[in-house]
Amino acid sequence: METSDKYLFKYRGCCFIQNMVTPEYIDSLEDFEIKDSDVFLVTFPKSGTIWTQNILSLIYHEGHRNGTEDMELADRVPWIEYNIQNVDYVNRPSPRLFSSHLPYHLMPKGLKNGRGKVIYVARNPKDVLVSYYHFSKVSVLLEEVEDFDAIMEKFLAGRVLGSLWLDHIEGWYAQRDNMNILFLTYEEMKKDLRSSVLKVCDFLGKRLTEEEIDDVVDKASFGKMSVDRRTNYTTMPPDVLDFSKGRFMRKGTVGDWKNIMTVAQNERFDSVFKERMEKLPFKFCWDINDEL
Ligand code: PPS
Repeated sequence: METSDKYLFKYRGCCFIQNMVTPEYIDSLEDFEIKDSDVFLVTFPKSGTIWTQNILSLIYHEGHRNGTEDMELADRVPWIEYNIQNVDYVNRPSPRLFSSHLPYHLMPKGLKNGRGKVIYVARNPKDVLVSYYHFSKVSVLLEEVEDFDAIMEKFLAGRVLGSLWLDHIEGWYAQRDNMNILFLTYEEMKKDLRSSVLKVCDFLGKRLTEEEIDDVVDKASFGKMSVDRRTNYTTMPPDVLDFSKGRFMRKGTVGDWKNIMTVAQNERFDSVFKERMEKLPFKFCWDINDEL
């Protein structure tokens, strides 16, 4: 273990939540056997994970679309690195859907060798930071940092869950030719959810009717997800999420960073991130009114 505090520990360059996973389990994932039908949703924390988990569940499960099944998303698209309930991941029925915040280098070898499919969802890092800042108040498992300057410095140094945003996205993007991977941005989903859902279906080889697509788009809207207990995390016990401090489904928009970051904080952020960000091929928009 490289470093550790009350909330996070760092192992092989990546920060994990204390007591939810062990270094031995992380190591074991490299040999987790991948099937061609496996689908991994990969995100840096606060980038649209629950949104895309919900979309995947809706695409794959008619019973979710038509409301006849009521399964928790954590059971439909569980976290590969946080198998707290000790579920038998190996023998899950195919196609197995998984979520992960892991950096590329800790992923199963089979995935790196081109088996399975990966959907990587990225979000502009200022909104990620602001979402993380608010979430750290709600999450009992994360350190609550009241001072935005202080949490921004942690974020810029990679001392947050998921580690350094730039390393995460660069690490995955560098492997784009070696694996089956679809990159999506939170911003494009926000601007045109239907097109994003169609892109995902196309990538996964799933043929849905127009009506079924309408259902997916409708049930994946921020408004519907905010009141759905499967997606708003309100079923979580108070020793995990403290809803007296805020909501998980908070604002769900693009550009909220402008409401909290000062000019000086924005300049400081850019001075650390801008150079590497300019080399990324992603089109993030920084305001809900900006064109993509
Ligand atoms: S986590 O804790 O890493 O799993 O969080 P994650 O799900 O990646 O990100 C949470 C943010 O995603 C927003 N969200 C949505 N935005 C728009 N539309 C929909 N349907 C949607 N679902 C979730 C959620 O509100 C969090 O962002 P913020 O900015 O905090 O509102």
